[in-house]
Amino acid sequence: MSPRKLGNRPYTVCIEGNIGSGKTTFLSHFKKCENTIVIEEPVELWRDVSGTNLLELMYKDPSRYACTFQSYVQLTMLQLHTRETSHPYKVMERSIYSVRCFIENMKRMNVLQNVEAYLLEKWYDWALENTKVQADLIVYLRTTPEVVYQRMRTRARKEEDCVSLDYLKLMHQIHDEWLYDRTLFSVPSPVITLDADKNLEGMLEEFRVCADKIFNR
Ligand code: TTP
Ligand code: MG
Repeated sequence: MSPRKLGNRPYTVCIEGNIGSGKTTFLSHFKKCENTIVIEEPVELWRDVSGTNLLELMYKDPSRYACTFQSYVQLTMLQLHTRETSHPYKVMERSIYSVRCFIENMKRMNVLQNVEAYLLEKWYDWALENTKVQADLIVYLRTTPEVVYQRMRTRARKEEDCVSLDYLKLMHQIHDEWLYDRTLFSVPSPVITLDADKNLEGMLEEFRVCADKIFNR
């Protein structure tokens, strides 16, 4: 495997897709790869902000907590993007880029005040202009909302009890507008789109093909 570090920073792959699309599972396959740091999404941090479960509050009372939650998510994502590493490859679950999909969703659902969305987007623009956030490749785990709804119900993360099929349909549409139709926000890197409705075995095969491309095997 030829290390693909670019200057001082690692070649960075972001795994994107709807809630329940299998990002964490897909990511876990990279743990066996040499020269690679694997960075999971910090859901545990969002569940315990100085003893407060902000993820839960966001779902329970979105009008009150969506902006607070999203501002913390952006901070934690920024911290992961800028964390120093000597590994030539870095694979992340989501990115600061896809956090915008949630902000977009909250705007469309009228959960965020205009001024709250404006403020979050200002922070986002500032962070991108003034830090070394970068993606070299996005892997889009594209799914159908009905499939991810079933997966989400099966895994039963307690905060997500109230997440409806309609919510997942809207999130799917926003991810598609961004990464598939490419009409929503700018796309920061090349994208590999995978059919992530497949079962675990099918996704393992998808991973192998994808890893061969990433590592030039
Ligand atoms: P996801 O980031 O989609 O992660 P996941 O672990 O559910 O996905 P996968 O099964 O593919 O591994 O969402 C985690 C939870 O956090 C989910 O309830 C949605 C919520 N969330 C937001 O509300 N806003 C955000 O900006 C992000 C990143 C997540
Ligand atoms: Mg996950």
